[in-house]
Amino acid sequence: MKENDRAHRCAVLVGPQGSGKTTLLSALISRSGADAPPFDTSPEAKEFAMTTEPNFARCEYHGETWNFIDCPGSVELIQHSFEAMRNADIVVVVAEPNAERGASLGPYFRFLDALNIPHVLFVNRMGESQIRVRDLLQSLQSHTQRPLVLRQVPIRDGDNVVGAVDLVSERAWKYRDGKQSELIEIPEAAQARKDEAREEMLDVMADFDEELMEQILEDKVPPSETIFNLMAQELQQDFFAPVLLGSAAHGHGVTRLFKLLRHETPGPSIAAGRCGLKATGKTVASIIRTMHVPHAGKISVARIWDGTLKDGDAINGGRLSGMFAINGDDRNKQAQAVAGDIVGLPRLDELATGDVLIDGKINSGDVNRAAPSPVYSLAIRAKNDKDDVKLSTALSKLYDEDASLYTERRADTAELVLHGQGDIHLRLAVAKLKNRYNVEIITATPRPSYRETIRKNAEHHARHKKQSGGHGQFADIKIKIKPRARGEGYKYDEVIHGGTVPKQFIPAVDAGVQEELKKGPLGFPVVDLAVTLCDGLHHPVDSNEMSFKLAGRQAMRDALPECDPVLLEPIYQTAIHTPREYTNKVHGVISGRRGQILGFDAREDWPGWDTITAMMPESALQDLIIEIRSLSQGSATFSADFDHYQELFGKDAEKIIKERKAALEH
Ligand SMILES: Nc1nc2c(ncn2[C@@H]2O[C@H](COP(=O)(O)OP(=O)(O)OP(=O)(O)O)[C@@H](O)[C@H]2O)c(=O)[nH]1
Ligand SMILES: [Mg+2]
Repeated sequence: MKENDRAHRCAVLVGPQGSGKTTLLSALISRSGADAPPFDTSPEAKEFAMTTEPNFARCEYHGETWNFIDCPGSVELIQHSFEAMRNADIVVVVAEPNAERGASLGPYFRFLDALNIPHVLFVNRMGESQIRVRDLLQSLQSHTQRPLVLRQVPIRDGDNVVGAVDLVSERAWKYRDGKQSELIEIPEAAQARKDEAREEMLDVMADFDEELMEQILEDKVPPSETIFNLMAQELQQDFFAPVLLGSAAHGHGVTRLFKLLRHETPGPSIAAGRCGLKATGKTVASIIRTMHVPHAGKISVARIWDGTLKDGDAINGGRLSGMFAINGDDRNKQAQAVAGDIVGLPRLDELATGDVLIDGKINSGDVNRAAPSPVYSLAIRAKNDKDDVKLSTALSKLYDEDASLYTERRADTAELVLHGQGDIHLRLAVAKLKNRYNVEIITATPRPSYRETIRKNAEHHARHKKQSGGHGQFADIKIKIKPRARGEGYKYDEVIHGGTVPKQFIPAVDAGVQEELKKGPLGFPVVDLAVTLCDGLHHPVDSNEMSFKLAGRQAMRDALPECDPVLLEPIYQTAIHTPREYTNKVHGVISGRRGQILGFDAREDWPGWDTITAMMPESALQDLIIEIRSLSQGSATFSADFDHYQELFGKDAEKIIKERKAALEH
């Protein structure tokens, strides 16, 4: 990985939903002189009116190659941003000029800060904004550890932003729609603000550079060239994040951004190092994304870190055939790819996202795939039973594309449950199943794993007898049933004296009892009880295992309703994470959902955030994410682990039992 190879680089665009990332990508491509291809062309992107999968694009700018990845902004699709950012040489965080929405930038900033990824903040939609940029930054600053440093100040004309002064070159630019800005004299009105902001910028840079610090103290300001170089060095080390202003839709501030990318973005060796890859003189690439494209099949998107990957190269015994550059939906064959490039590798079945290719050998890895824990679930089934096999193949392809989506077959509720990051995320998956794999899906709210137990002892006598010619069936048993404490489970023993129930039939009674416990009088699995076989009778010829098993079942079926059965609901220990300003509201939500607050504390390593722990019924977690997101600018989240079962009485219990009965009769 050659330190100075900056010819092929990758910039990743992230930011909250609708902040203008895709528009900015198109503007960047157009500014390079190329025609921007259409993006967001999938049926789902159209249906949901948003970016639903990363857009890849490639262009040449001043003789250098730029690979762009434009990520979806929906917080429910943030896994795509995490996977892309890790592999970026620079990340452009696209924000709106809205101080209230700062919290929605938090997840990106935190990721970038934690991994030391060079990044720049692009404040979009500046044209219509009257916000004071310094107020905006002050508010956004609380969401990142890196100093946000203005690199430009706006030039205003009345309520409109019509240009910007660059603080390094001290040149003023007047915006022109869709074109490169026009160089103008710095307007008188912007002078003072420019001087002040430039001083602030140099002060931050001097914090990381003694020489500059000394020069500033001696009132000697270095030439622009030196500042440019220093800025590039400091950005590469992620000491601070420069802030640019613009308007993607009008092409304002786009050249300035592109120039910053060009001059200040490090070569791919920095990102390669972050991914744990060292220079070895071999051809090294990692798989940064997997796509399953109708008609084209599986595409592994690779970033080359070192060496040259050639079409026709051997890969794990197979052969790379048909490598291409990705530009929106266009796939242009490419004979070879060099360090920094992003290319599509078609139909290599063994490859998975996170894998590293070293001289054609696959080293599997999963660094990219650590997904956030699920916060929303749907029970799904194919509308047409015949589609079951198609559905499971399709689901595994969806998972290849998106590690934050996964399915679980729940034995106790007999449901196939799709887990993910929210309602949109899962509806999108369902739409993909229909559009791409032709599987229509019926969805339902998953059933919580209810149980039931008993509160009263009982003794019961049961006899199973069938004597209709030939060998008959005979078993006679007496059992005692006792409640046990929560979590103690089921226990079976016997106190048979004198062989009234012969030894070999004792386990058969247990088996019968357990079978009956699968569905108790309320319709749910029965837990936490002890059954003792106390006495019985047998017949020397007609008794057999089956008879004793059936007697066991019958004894339980008759006895359990008399044992005062009670519904048990699953309770989860839940940690809700929220920016502190919403902590009170979150408390209200927990109480409103029958939750029991255990306490709250500052969230570990998250300045300005709280974590509230509570015991919550499983049923209350189902749409919790929707409510806490809507009160917290989309930023609050939670994780939950099963803790215990708890008795549930009254109307809530009656409703559940009634629904269960109806479902069983159905
Ligand atoms: N007025 C104005 N509108 C803009 C600007 N940039 C983008 N838009 C509009 O905002 C809407 C959303 O823009 P997108 O570029 O799709 O936003 P995005 O960030 O890619 O959205 P997601 O990928 O879904 O998160 C579109 O209608 C754009 O035309 C801007 O600078 N000014
Ligand atoms: Mg977009």
